[in-house]
Amino acid sequence: MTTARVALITGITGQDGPYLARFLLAKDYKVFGVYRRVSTPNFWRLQALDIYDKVQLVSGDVTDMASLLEVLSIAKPDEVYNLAAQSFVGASFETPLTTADVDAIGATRLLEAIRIINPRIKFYQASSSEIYGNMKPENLPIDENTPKCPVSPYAAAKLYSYHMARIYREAYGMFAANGILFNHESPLRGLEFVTRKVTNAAAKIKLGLQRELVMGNMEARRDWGYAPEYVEAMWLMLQQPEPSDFVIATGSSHSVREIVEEAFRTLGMDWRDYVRIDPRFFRPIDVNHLVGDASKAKQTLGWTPRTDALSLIRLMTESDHRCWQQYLAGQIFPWDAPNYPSEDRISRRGLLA
Ligand code: NDP
Ligand code: GDR
Repeated sequence: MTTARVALITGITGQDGPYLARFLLAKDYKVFGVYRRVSTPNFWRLQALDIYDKVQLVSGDVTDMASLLEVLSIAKPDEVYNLAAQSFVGASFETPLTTADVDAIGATRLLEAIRIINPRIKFYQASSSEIYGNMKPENLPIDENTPKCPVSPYAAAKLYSYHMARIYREAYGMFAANGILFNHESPLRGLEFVTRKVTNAAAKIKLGLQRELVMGNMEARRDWGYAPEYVEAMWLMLQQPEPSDFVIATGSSHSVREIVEEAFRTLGMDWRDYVRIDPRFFRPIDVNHLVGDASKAKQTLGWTPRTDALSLIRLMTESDHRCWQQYLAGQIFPWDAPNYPSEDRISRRGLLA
């Protein structure tokens, strides 16, 4: 009898953690998920994917070395996926120290814990296209060899952890791989991120629950893909004979403006009737254009994206619209709607009053 492989995922309550867990469970892995012990647990995404009772939840924090040593001792994983992060670029300008502690030193703590407990554990580091910063147009699309020049505290922290994974690989022979993922989205995306902010707002405006959408830099361009496809690449990276770093992207970019246009068009509206620009949503420095070249992933991992950005926006808009319709029909209530974070629950509680 073969024993099931064991995976440990940090960031299990975020967007990617539950999709990765579901993918690994379907491959018969035993999956441990690390969550932060907080007063209001944040398990709605695990519940939305119907895997809450299938994942072994263990509490831990990447800023707390003792907790990392403990979760590794409990789970005894074959593979560790480090998805934990303060992942919002805009917020990293307001919390540069916390962001560094979680995103840079947090990954290093986990690498150290693995080196101490069992250096044969394979390690995936959630790296990001943000590490490249602002590119000259002639340097696009970006691949693994493009020079990196971060322009936010988040990106600088992610570049540090990228290098630490590489250093542990070279210094100690550990299997550490960086997935340099470009933006990937889904109906489980946090409401702060631009795609979900837009699709959720379009749905609410359509149903008369919101009047306008206030936006920042509409000219920024990103390479947006679909999260469930991107987690497959994470797993593939850890199944290779040798550890390496891979860009994961669709190869096409769109502006924020095009995303807004598509979300409103999906529901038969003209975005220009509802969108206002406010400097509050501009960042001190923004990345203007990111688009990736995932040829190495295609050749080595056999990975290719299947969903383009505009189809993704339609899928997300329809999902948000369905959810708010159910809410209005009294089929779901603000406090137990599975897929809305607490800020939104509070604002909708007001609506009922
Ligand atoms: P989310 O922001 O949705 O999730 C982040 C997760 O990290 C949450 O589960 C959060 O827990 C957890 N976390 C935060 N701080 C700590 C901590 N101190 N200790 C333990 N856990 C912590 O991110 P995504 O799922 O979108 O992304 C996953 C990873 O991939 C992140 O590292 C992100 O930076 C990176 N990435 C994401 C991309 C994307 O487009 N989505 C692209 C490239 C990289 P809690 O719920 O308690 O806050
Ligand atoms: P990003 O994603 O910074 O690329 O990081 P986000 O969706 O926050 O922003 C994308 C672009 O849209 C512009 N923008 C706005 N952004 C937000 N959030 N809100 C707005 O109102 C708004 N208006 C315009 C932004 O300025 C930016 O140019 C995401 C995160 O998931 C990171 O963790 C990850 O590493 C990278 O993707 C790849």
